[in-house]
Amino acid sequence: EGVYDVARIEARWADYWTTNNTFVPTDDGSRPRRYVLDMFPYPSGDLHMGHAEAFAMGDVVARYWMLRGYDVMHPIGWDSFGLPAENAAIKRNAHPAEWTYANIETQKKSFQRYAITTDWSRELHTSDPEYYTWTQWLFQQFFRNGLAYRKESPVNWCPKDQTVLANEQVINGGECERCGTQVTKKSLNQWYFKITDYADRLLDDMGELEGHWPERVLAMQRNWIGRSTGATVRFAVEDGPEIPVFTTRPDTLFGATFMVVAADAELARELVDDEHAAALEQYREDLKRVSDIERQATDRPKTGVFLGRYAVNPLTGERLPMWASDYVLSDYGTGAIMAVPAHDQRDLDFARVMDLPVRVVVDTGEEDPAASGVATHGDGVLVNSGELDGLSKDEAIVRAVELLAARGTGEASVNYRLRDWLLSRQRFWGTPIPIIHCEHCGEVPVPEDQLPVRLPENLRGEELAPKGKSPLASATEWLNVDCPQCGGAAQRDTDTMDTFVDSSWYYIRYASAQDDTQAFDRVAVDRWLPVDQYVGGVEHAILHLLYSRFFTKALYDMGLISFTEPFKALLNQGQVLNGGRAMSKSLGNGVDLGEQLDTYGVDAVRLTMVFASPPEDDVDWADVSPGGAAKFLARAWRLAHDVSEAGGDRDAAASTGDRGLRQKTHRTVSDCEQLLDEHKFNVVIARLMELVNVTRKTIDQGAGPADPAVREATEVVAQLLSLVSPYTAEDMWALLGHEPSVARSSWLNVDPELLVEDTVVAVVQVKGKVRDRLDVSPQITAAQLEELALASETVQKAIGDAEVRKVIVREPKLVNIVTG
Ligand code: ANZ
Ligand code: ZN
Repeated sequence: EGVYDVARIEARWADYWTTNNTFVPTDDGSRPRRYVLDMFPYPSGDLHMGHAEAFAMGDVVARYWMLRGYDVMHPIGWDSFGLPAENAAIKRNAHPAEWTYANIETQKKSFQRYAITTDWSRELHTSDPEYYTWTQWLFQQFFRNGLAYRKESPVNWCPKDQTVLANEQVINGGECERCGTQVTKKSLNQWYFKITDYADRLLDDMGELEGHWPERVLAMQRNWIGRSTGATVRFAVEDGPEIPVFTTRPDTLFGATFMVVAADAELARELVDDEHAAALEQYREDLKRVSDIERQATDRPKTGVFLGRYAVNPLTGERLPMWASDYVLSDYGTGAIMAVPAHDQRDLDFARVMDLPVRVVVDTGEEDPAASGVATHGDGVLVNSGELDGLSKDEAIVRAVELLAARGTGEASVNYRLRDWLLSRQRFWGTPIPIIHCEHCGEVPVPEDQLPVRLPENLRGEELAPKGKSPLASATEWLNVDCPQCGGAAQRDTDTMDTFVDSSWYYIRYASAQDDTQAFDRVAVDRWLPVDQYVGGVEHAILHLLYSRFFTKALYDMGLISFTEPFKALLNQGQVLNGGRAMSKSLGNGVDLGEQLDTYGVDAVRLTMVFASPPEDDVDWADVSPGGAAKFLARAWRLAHDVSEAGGDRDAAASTGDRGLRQKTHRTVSDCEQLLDEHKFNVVIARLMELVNVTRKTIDQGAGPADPAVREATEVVAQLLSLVSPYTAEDMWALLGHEPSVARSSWLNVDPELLVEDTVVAVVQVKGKVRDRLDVSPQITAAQLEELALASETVQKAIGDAEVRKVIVREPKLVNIVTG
């Protein structure tokens, strides 16, 4: 007692909050609700500095809204399926659950110490059967609504390890990460979600998010969805099938001089004549060793195979030779293009290698592409284009589509870069796909009353490793079942779901996390959702956020929820660096969160995180001073201590207090309201530090700690401090004689009268005679006052031609100008 003792304070209040359910929303409708959510953690090891930053930011929002009188839900859970647990289990000959749940326990303790305002009764883990039952149930709803389907698709395959590899596991331009063998492609029957059905809505609804999500995230999503408008044009092929192509430039149709088909598409095989078939097969074989990213690289030398066949330009009747090449992708557009080398760089590069003609059809005034090797893209006048001649590019696009439509050989169309979501994983530690495959009945959903399909518990270590097929395929007892429809012998689906499926709906589950009769309780969901403020890293800018938006829209369409966007506002916190670099084992610049907390205390670490920079910016731990933060906390706490010792009259009318301090307090609160709404948390801390200093000065300059204005200021200090340093703030609140928690206290009602700035009159003398009177702020500096005085016209007149020898300033009330 009497001293600021971090250990004592931390121990006392951690208990208090748990015992009193301080952060459990009352959920009784007595107050308006707000839902604050941090992206849930993956349980690898203990919490690290990155968690400490992200959760500190989310907690400022949650605590501020609590203080403003909202009923706040701020839940937490764990994204606990995934590869690291599986790899650890394989290495230790254990089950992934052991590693996973041990880590969750460790992280949970750290979270509790870190004093996040969490309602622990809503805690969830995606790897619990209580959770994945409903992930499976939701999958079945998608399946029944035609939004989940299976198709053959190529996967990365290591022939030596006999295993499927994720894109990130293919390194050095095509080698297996584990053994260095050349990776090939293999065809597998896999599950997809039909996210492409939602491409337009995912784009268009972004309008609602504008201004509430970081512009950078919206741009990344737009780019990922990649909507292109143009036309589909159908080309007849001599002795072959009709070939549709997608083009964004139907205006250049007269400049098409050849056609290119994706070499790996079946279409190439259908089209090739006997003479060129062997060359095509060889080319396709080589292509298996090239990643999609390399294929699309603009500087990649162009290669290809002539197919021995010709297409016919629907507008001109011209014969166009057909080629197969890797620069055309089989899964974009129609997998075939009309090549316009004068106006498309990749087509031009190909034409130059294969010696094909280049015909300019849009005169842009630039050098001839055939000579320069540079395709022209700009606007200009159509030439060599029959009835399109003389039109501008935009006019010609419209006219060309009309001509195609009139002939029945094409129409306007839209194309997306977005692909359906491949959700099958040939891995163990994930949600099993709740489908049974029957020879007679096909894909049969596991009946709802038999959910969950549990993961088998008997597999250990190496048995969990994928060996050409999913590890679940070797659990024969689990695998073989009776068909729920015909009763015949059938088998379970052996794939598990991408963990992004788990995280696409967890924010809905929180509303009724303990309900074991349904995925979510509609009434509770309607009360709490959508999320008012989501907080997390920019690394999730695309997939997690896009998938969650897709899930929300699909569930809305199924009539299961009543909102179409899950996250009203998004805040991306920065990273914590050390010495200007991301922390990493190889650089040896890691900072251990636990050690920081032990050395400086939780409050000082949190304060440092928030004060270091605006939340979106990175924090460089080499540049900050948690020791300084600890000293500041002690200073703030001492205010409360001194006020409580002085025993001043708590109910004394605040108006009898020091007016200057009262003005400062009310101004601070009023400014901080706006700063908090704008997420300028670091500036709030700066204002709080000022208030502490001014309060101490006021005490020292004679008002003393019993002055009611000092008490008022100190209460505000405790409240603002509670947003970042809850232990110290709570202790201050108790010292000030309040109960219960500062988190449940009421926010200061700003008195507008105290926001009006007072002025004082400054007298300006020249050679001892009063020449002007100025209305100035009582806080004016000597330099400012001198400048004002010398700028006054009557003062300048009084000085005349004389030389100013000396200016004596006694701010804020007097300036004396001595001339010679
Ligand atoms: C003729 C043309 C002329 C084109 C011209 C462009 C410029 P975005 O904007 O990305 O949608 N294309 C179509 N399908 C393709 C595929 N599967 N693989 C590679 N390229 C493909 O690009 C659409 C343009 O990319 C299309 O318009 C097509 O080339 C090419 F002066 O058609 B264009
Ligand atoms: Zn059957």
